[in-house]
Order: sequence, then C-alpha cells, then structure tokens
Amino acid sequence: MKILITGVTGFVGSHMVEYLLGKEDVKIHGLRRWRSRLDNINHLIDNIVLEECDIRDATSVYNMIKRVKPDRIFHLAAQSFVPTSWHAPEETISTNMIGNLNIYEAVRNLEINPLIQVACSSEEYGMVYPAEVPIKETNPLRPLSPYGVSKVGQDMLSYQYYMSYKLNVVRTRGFNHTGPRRGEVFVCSNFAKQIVDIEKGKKTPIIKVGNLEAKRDFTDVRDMVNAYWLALEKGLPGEAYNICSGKAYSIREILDLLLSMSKTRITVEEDPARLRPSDVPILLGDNSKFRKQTGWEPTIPFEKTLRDILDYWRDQT
Ligand code: A2R
Ligand code: GDD
Repeated sequence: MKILITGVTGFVGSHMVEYLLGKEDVKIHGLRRWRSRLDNINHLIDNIVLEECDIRDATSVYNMIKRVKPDRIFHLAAQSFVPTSWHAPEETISTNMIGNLNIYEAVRNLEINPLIQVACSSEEYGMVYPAEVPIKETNPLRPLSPYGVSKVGQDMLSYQYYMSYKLNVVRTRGFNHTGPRRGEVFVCSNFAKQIVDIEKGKKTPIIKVGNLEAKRDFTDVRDMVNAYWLALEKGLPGEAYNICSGKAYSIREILDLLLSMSKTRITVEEDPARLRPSDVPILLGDNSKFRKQTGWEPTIPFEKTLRDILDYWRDQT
C-alpha cells in the first residue's frame, strides 16, 4: 500500500511515520519543501521516499500525486500555529485552503480515488458556550482566528468534494495534541522547554506565559496518529469526527503540573505578547461518534505525555 503523508517533516507527520513502521506492506512517501528542516525525521529518513512539493503550487501537487499515485493520503501539511495566522492571514488561508484544494483537484483530475484523511481542527468550533460542552460534531462553527477559518474552509471543501465527486475524504477534527518533538511555540512544549532551559542554567528562573484561563482537551500525539489511521480503516468518507480525550485542563493546571515535575524554583510572569486578539475560552470535545465507529481509545495519560516532553527537551543539547 502506498501512503502519502503531507507535512511529514512536521510534528504529527514524524509520529505518523513511526506509527506506520509498525504496519506491514506500507511504502511511505512524504512531502518536503526544498528548505524543510529534517530534524523531526532524520532518524526515519531511510524509511521514507521524500517528494519535493509545495502544496500552494498546483503544478507541483499535480505532478507529485501523479508520480506517487497513493492508495492513502494523510493530509497534515498546514500553517499550524494560531498566533501566526493573525500575522500572516493570507499565507495561512492560502496554505491551508488552497493547498488542500490543490490536492483534491489533482486527485480528481488524475481519476484516482485514494482514501484521504484531512487534519481539521477543534479551532473550527471557536466560540463555544458553556451549555455546548462537551462539543459534538453538530455544534455550530464560530472560528475566532484566521487559522480557525482556514480549517473550516478545509472541512467544508472536504465535504463538498465528497458530495460532488465522491472523493473518499474523512474529516478528523483534532483537538489539542502534544508530545515529544512538538514545535517549541505550542503551549506544553514551550512551557516545558522554558523549564528545562532554567534547569540547565540557560535562562533566568522566570517562565513567561500567555492566557492561563483557557481550557483545552489534550491527547497524546501517539494516540492521535492511531486515530488518524483508524479514521481511514473504519471511518466513513464524507463524515467529520472529533478526536479528543473528553477531559479538559486549564492552561494554568498544565503549567502547575509541569512545574511540579521539576525541582527548580520558578516564578511565573505574564507576557502580553503571548495574549491573542481573541482566544477560544474552552475546547472540550465529545469523542463518542468516533469511538463508536472505530473502537478508538486514548491510552496515554496526560501526565506521562508531559513528562515525555520534559525529557525530550532535557535530552536536547
Ligand atoms: O515547514 P516545512 O517545510 O517543514 O513543512 C511543514 C508542512 N507545510 C507545507 N508543506 C508543503 N507545502 C507548504 N506550503 C507547506 N506549509 C507547511 O506542514 C510541516 O511539515 C507541516 C506542519 O508541521 P507542524 O507545524 O509541526 O504541524 P503539526 O502539529 O504536525 O500539524 C499537523 C496538522 C496540521 O494540519 C494542523 O493544522 C493540524 O494537524 O492541527
Ligand atoms: N502557544 C502558547 N504559548 N499558548 C499559550 C501560552 C504560551 O505561552 N500561554 C497560554 N497559552 C494558551 C493559548 O492562548 C491557547 O489558549 C492554549 O494555550 C493552547 O495554545 P497552543 O498550544 O498554541 O495551541 P492552539 O490551541 O492554539 O492550537 C493547537 O491546537 C489546535 C487544535 O485545537 C495547534 O496544534 C493547532 O494546529 C490545532 O489545530
């Protein structure tokens, strides 16, 4: 089976490759841009056929998909950081929506019909009211960032291409996920790296934070890639599924957990630059639709995930 992973050089892409290495008879193709950093996949490089492609370029995407003719696509490539979507809204919309469109158009014009998982996001739900949690797939979408809007765009394009052309797309609405190799700008990884930098004496003992009141539903990335696989094995094309743990922590609770895992004394300081023009107050998901359809269960406790992130940063020089 030929599998194409867009975003293979990213956080989830690298874990997807590790997960797929446990399967038989899979040949993994992964997208890279000419300047992509390969740090996340250097240890896996012998197991991937790297394909140069920029998803914003329709010719590049068409030629790459024609070359690979994948049986399955995990579409993970994106501008994935919410704050950057305010600084670079056009790039975010272009990469996420037009990049996704280019993939569907290439698949359609080549008259192939791979199973496609598309990484949509809980950020699509955006403004969620207290009576609406835990969030079901039927909840209204009220995105609060250009990133959230771009993911609604991907989600709706996927639905439309399924309805219009029967493209076999399964929409996974991933809630927050984290683990080793998480980009250092994202909250758990960022706090963990600051703590480790303080432990190593590289930084004064002050941890900078943004909005600690937001609540998020975290899943370990290793459970997440298992869910993405099951979405294609057992999920229904055209459907959208929440992938989440069903438990929410405030960011303050996460900070306290991480601090409790270090012996170093650390002061907490709010950094106004880390506050967003609008922040989604709570994302707590209902995963019952996906569990019922696929039998998926998250298996890794959040405390272990946080310890693994700290250890990951402690191992970096
Ligand atoms: O930045 P690069 O060259 O290493 O590649 C990133 C890739 N990417 C692109 N690939 C091709 N053409 C583009 N124009 C393009 N722009 C970005 O997407 C990288 O391999 C990946 C993003 O990795 P991360 O930022 O680590 O995201 P993560 O956490 O793996 O997110 C996976 C998916 C995304 O769709 C998120 O929006 C969703 O899960 O939450
Ligand atoms: N990054 C960051 N840094 N976030 C902070 C900080 C900080 O210093 N302090 C508090 N936060 C809060 C943010 O305001 C937000 O409410 C929460 O922590 C999580 O922020 P991120 O880790 O940056 O993730 P995100 O929720 O914006 O987006 C992630 O999850 C989405 C799924 O819900 C990304 O992985 C997206 O790509 C993904 O779609």
